Amino acid sequence: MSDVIGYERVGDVAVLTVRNPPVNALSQAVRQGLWDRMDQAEADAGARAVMIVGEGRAFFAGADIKEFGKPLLAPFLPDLIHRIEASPLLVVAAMHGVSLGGGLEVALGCHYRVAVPGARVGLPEVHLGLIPGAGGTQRLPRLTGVEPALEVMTSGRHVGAQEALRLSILDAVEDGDPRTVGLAFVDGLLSRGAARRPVSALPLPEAIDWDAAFAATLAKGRGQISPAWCVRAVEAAYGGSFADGMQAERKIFMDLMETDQRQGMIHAFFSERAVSHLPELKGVAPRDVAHIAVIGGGTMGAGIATAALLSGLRVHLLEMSAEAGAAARGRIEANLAGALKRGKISADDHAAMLGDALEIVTDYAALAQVDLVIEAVFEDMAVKKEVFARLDAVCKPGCVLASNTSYLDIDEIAQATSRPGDVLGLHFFSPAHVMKLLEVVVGAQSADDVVATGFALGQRMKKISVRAGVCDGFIGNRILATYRTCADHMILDGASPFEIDAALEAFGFAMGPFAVADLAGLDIGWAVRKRKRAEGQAPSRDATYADRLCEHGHFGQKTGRGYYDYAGGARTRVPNPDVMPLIEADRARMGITPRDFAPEEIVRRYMAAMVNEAAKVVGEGIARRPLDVDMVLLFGYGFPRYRGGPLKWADMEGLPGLLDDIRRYAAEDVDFWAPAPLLEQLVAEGRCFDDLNKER
Ligand code: 3H9
Repeated sequence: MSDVIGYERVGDVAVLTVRNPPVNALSQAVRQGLWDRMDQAEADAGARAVMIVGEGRAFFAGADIKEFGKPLLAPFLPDLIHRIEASPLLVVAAMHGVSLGGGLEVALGCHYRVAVPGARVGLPEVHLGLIPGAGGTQRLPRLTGVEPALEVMTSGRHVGAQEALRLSILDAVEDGDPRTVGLAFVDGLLSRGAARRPVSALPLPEAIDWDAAFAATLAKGRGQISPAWCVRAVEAAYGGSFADGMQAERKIFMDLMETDQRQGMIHAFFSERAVSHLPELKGVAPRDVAHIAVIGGGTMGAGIATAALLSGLRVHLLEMSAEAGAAARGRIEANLAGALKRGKISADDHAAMLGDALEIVTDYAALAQVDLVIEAVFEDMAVKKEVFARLDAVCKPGCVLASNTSYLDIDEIAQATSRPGDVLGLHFFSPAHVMKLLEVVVGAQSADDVVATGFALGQRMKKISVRAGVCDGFIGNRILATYRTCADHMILDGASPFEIDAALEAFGFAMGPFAVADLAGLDIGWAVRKRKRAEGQAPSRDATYADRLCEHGHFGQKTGRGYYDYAGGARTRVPNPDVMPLIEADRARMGITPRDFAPEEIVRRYMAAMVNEAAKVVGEGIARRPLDVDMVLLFGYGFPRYRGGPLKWADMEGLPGLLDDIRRYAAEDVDFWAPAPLLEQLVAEGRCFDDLNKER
């Protein structure tokens, strides 16, 4: 028998120890091993009870996600759990670390559950586009009641041991080593003659209004369907026998397994882990970073300083004057107050972060001993170069010098120093202490250990760090510029900003591009347009409606008006009635006869522009792999996670059809819609973007 499940008898208890590192996923070998060891325990004349315990980091992290999408391998998890529950022996789960998905379902198949205080349980299948598929929807409500069970399943959140005890998911929580705690608990059960207690035999709790719960969960899912299907699966428990309920759950689970949403979400799960695995950094040790400096304490600098403090770093923040420094401290205080209020940090942490850990300075000389600097000053090459020259003069050898620029040339900035190998871009997204994305921009001369330090810092700050090459806008802002231009063209040709936002929000974006512009501030784009026009780089179809809005002082949410009117608050936006007349004036000036755009065409064009530019970004090596682009869009630009990212979406849509559309659009504007050579190549070779993820 394999060693994946160890067998040992301690007194009259058969101990089944799961050994499938790193997280004890329930692979075929684990399922078979558990099955065989249950047989062994039942054949063992000295065994009166079975205890299942995990070795390493977890009880079980759930079904082995790598097996999904492939042919099913027996024994199937629901059958195994049924077999465990039906055992004549008393079966106990001794839990530590995480018990997630199928892992919690195994525990629910045991007759009792004991856990150590640090244990966490959950049914996170919705985050993979699925529902619990091994009895979770049938057993959990019998322990907790319907509403708590649905809340746990539809949120997919991790539930701490004490809360799980209160919810009756656990029978006991005891401190100590899980094996010792488990054995003591089993001894207690045996000595008081406790009976087996199959959860499937417990009575069903009171039913709820299923249709109302389904509709409410569907609406909350913003296009994601699996949470709502949890409701239907629980409802099925009320339609017949336990076996009927299990069958209904299985059918929903298998149907969801066939969906694009399942594919998209599993792509996201593996990609967010793969994104920081870079072959060139294998074995490269990052430099030690304990103390950093942030140059500039505006919204971005203060956000970066906050993220650094929250990750336990010491921070020197440099501002131009004592007044500017005080304002920066105020911003950081406000950010940290939010973290305290949300329970992310304790009052002691809060005091320490604003006490010894943070120092506001005005003199570069104070930065002599820091390990890493992040510059977050005004986006102007001359200003940046001056900052880097000053840093070069004072910082100790080996200090990493990073710029938070969102589009300027890192190589040119590096040339302002005598140590270009120590320079890289660390492009945070605003608000930097909240947004998960970090682009690690690698310059021509950035040393490998400097890049590794950027990734290590990102990991410490719990960011999704993506390697990007140098170009205007790097990965995210370069692609954004293209799909925004596509939206602007659609407006001139007849769509309204409100139709575009509505179509893209229905597609699953958190916000449409014009609502995003209002949030970011319309003055930012205005400044860029003015600069580009002054540099002779005005776009071919240079509309002025957005400038007119700004000239009237309408900068978006911060002034209460932009594309939308926010008089009723940020959540209750209504279209600003001034916008359409300004757009119509542009159309008239340019001699355009507007036409209608259906929501499907809006989405198709917008996505085609996004995918085409993304393919150029990958083809030019600015992003190493398609999955890097997908993660940038997911974590920095509100792309719906259940679609996996633009290039995963493109694969699922079919690249040949998308290329045909791009070629058709090119008849209107040959420059804007020039097909990406990589897209043409993939179509010619009958391959897809995901093939490149596996190769690189
Ligand atoms: C399910 O159970 C369906 C059932 O209801 C019905 C079935 C019929 N499988 O995240 P980490 C890998 S659906 C395979 O870096 P952490 C992960 O890819 C499942 N592999 O560590 C990574 O590999 P690598 C429901 C898995 O400490 C390595 O383990 N369960 C699985 O930050 C370490 O992971 C879930 O959705 C898996 N299930 O977090 C749980 N889990 O090193 C998903 C992890 O090669 N997992 N790996 O990159 C998690 O939430 C986190 O991984 C966990 C650990 C909290 C466990």
